[in-house]
Amino acid sequence: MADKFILNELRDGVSIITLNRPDVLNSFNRAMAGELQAAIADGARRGEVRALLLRAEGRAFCAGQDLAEVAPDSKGNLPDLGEIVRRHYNPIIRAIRSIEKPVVCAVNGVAAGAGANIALACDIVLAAKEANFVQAFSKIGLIPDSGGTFLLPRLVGLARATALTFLAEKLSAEQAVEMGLIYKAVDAAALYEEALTLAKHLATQPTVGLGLTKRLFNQSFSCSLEEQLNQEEQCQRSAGASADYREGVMAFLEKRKASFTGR
Ligand code: T3D
Repeated sequence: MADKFILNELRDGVSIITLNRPDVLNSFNRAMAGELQAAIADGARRGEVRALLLRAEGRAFCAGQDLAEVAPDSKGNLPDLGEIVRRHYNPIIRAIRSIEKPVVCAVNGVAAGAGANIALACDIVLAAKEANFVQAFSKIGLIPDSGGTFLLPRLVGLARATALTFLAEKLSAEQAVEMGLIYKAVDAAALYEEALTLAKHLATQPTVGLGLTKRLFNQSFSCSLEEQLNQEEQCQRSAGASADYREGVMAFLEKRKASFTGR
C-alpha cells in the first residue's frame, strides 16, 4: 500500500486508518479511494486486527469526492460518475459493512457527500461537537451515493432522509445524535482519545460474536421475522462454538474477568 493519502497504524489490536489529504478537506481522489479499500481489506485479513478506527487529519473529516478530479474537461466532456461510484465508493461501503470486526469512526469536522456516508456506514460514530454532516450531493445535481439511499432512511426514517438529502443543510453533531444518525457528540479535544479507547475496548471483546451481530443487523431490514429468527439460530450456533463463549461463561462462573481472543 502506498500509505500516502491513507495512513494505517496497528495499535493494541486496533487498525487506526487516517484520511490524510487535509489541504482539500480529505476529499477523495482515485488513489485515496484505492488506499482506503486496501487498508480495510488489510484489517479484514489480519488476525491481529480486532477492531478498526476511521479518523481524519486536519479540520475536516472528509468533503467527499474531489470535485477537481471529476470536473468537465476542456471540451466540456464529463466523466462517467457511475464508473467512479462502482470502482471507488461502492467497494468502500461494502467493505465497511461486511467486515465482521467493529468499525469505529471519529468525525472531527465537516463530513460531506461520500465523506458523510462513509462515516455513517461505520458501526459506532463519534463526532466532535463542532463537526457537521452534509448530504451535499443535491447541491451539484447528484444523488446520495456511498450507501446514502440505503443507510439514511434506515437510520432516521424516510421523512428526515428526504429532507436531509433534498435540502443539503449542514446538520450539527448534536442534531445528528438527536436524530439517531450517529452515536455520540463529544468535545473536540477528547474525540480522538475517546474513539481510540472505545475501539481498543472493542478489540478486547468477543469479536466473533460482535461480527455475527453485525451480519445479522446488515440483513435484518430485508428479512422477515421468520428468516431473521432462523439466521439468529445459525449465528448463535457459531457464536456458541467459539473460544470466546467458552471463556465468557467460565469467567462468569469463576467470578473473574474474561480474557477474549477473538476466536
Ligand atoms: O465521482 C463522483 O463525483 C461521484 C461520487 C460522488 C460522491 C460525492 O462525494 S459528491 C459530493 C462532493 N462533495 C461536495 O460537493 C462538497 C464540496 N465542498 C463543500 O461543500 C464545502 O467545502 C464544505 C461544506 C465541505 C466545507 O466548507 P468550508 O467553508 O468549511 O470549506 P471550503 O472553503 O469550502 O473548502 C476548503 C478548501 O477545500 C477549498 O480549497 P481552497 O479554496 O482552500 O484552495 C475547497 O475548494 C476545497 N474543497 C472542499 N471540498 C472539496 C474541495 N476540493 C475538492 N473537492 C471537494 N469536494
